[in-house]
Amino acid sequence: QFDTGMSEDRRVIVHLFEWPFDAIKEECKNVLGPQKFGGVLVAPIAENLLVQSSGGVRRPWWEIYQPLSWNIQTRKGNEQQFKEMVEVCNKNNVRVYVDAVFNHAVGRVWGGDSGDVVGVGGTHANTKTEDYPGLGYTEANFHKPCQMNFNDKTSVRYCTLYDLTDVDHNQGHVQQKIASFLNKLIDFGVAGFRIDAAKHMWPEDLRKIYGMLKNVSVNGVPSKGCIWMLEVIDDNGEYQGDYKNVGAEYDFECLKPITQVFKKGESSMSNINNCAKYPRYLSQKVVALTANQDTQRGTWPNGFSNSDSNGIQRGIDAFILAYTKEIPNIYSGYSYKNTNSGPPMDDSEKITSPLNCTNGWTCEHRFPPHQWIVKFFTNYVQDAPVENWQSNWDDGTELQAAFTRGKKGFAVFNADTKTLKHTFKVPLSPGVYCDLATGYYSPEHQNCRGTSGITSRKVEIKSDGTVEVSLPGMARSSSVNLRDTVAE
Ligand code: LM2
Ligand code: CA
Repeated sequence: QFDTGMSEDRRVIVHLFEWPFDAIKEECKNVLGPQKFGGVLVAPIAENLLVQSSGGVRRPWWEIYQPLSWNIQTRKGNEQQFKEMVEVCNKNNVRVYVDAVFNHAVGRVWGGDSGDVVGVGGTHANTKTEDYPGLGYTEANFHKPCQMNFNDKTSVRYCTLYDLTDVDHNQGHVQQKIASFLNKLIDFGVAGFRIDAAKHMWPEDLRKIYGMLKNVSVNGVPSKGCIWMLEVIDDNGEYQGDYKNVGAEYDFECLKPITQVFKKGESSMSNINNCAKYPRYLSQKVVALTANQDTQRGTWPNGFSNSDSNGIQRGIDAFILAYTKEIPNIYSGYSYKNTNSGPPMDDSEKITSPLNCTNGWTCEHRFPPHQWIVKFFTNYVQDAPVENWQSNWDDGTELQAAFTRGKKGFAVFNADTKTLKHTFKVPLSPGVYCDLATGYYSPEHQNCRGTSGITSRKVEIKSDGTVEVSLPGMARSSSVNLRDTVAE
């Protein structure tokens, strides 16, 4: 359940939310592969309900969470394009993970009086009689509709999320249908899945389905099993342990204190340090997500109105990338006027190409310092422990922190509005280092220069191990300072 299948020198996942398959294919070749990303998470790929408009918004993004057939057919592309994408990504050492939606099917409200609904590929279903021929489900394969009570686990798993028709995973027929869809993707070379709404399904049913999956083999190399990233939002800790041995924990907990520090300037850096004692309770493996389509729009826990309009998300991403020992999962989306807005599209409702990062595509994963910190993390500090944690030092504040990754890297974060000026003592060997938040070390040129002529700040660690740091305050925007270990 825990094998990401990534090549050894890679670990970072990027969620390219609603990127079309053809564009992801190019991104794997030109950016993700060379930049050492380990994997890409793709938004749901199964044919979904066609929502012409809702509340005045054309083609809202969330139609993808209402499946009605197993055909690979969405606005992102078709099966052939998907297959090609997986092949090219794998060739470039980037694994593909798919957001899998199988807790439910299209919601009841969409069928109106007749119950008839149609998907983006032309497949019909009837939400009234609960006939979903494209999924192979009839009324007998669903739970009876009921109002979900979030304080009762049985209700959370049995009842209806929004008004989405809830699937009964205890049935062999249902397990078979889901497993054969996932196995088809595994045959294409997919290395894992995000399990949407995992908390709303019984762990033993999920375990059974997992047991029916084939072994993943990428580029002819077998891995121990595909990774399941379980979306279990566990605010009060009552799901602790339930999903152990079912999959990897998709971590939301640390987003709360991190958001408080970076976005609100409240709380303190030591709360982040405390929340991040990996691994925690759900499983041995933790995927540390920095944001997703829900946190970006919702009030919990990030509530960003737009994609990194102010750099705060950048600070959060950088912190998790610099700090985590687990699998960082960053999010790359698009800006929007309405929280329902779908991805940038043209007049024929085709998704526009994100490759130039125009039209509203925000391409967070291509921003500095993202690229450089991914390198910092993957190339240098991946397995080095977080040490020498400091926050709230004499002339500092609770919104400033510094730590080292073993003797390999040193990171300083300033989430305060005040400038940080401090002399640290670090166990790194003396020398001149490159500040990876402003550029990166280029082995070819033996200097702190990145591509496009960006020169990073140089930082000196003196012979007594001290280093003087000056970092401007945030105006609630990011100011991150990272250094790698490669002295000039
Ligand atoms: C998830 N994880 O467990 C996704 O991360 C989240 O984005 C999904 O909700 C949710 N579970 C279901 O897969 C989104 C979106 C909802 C939207 C649903 C279904 O946040 O707003 O609900 O997808 O498309 C929409 C309407 C809602 C309506 C519902 C069902 O917004 O008003 O409820 O469809 O008809 C009556
Ligand atoms: Ca359920």
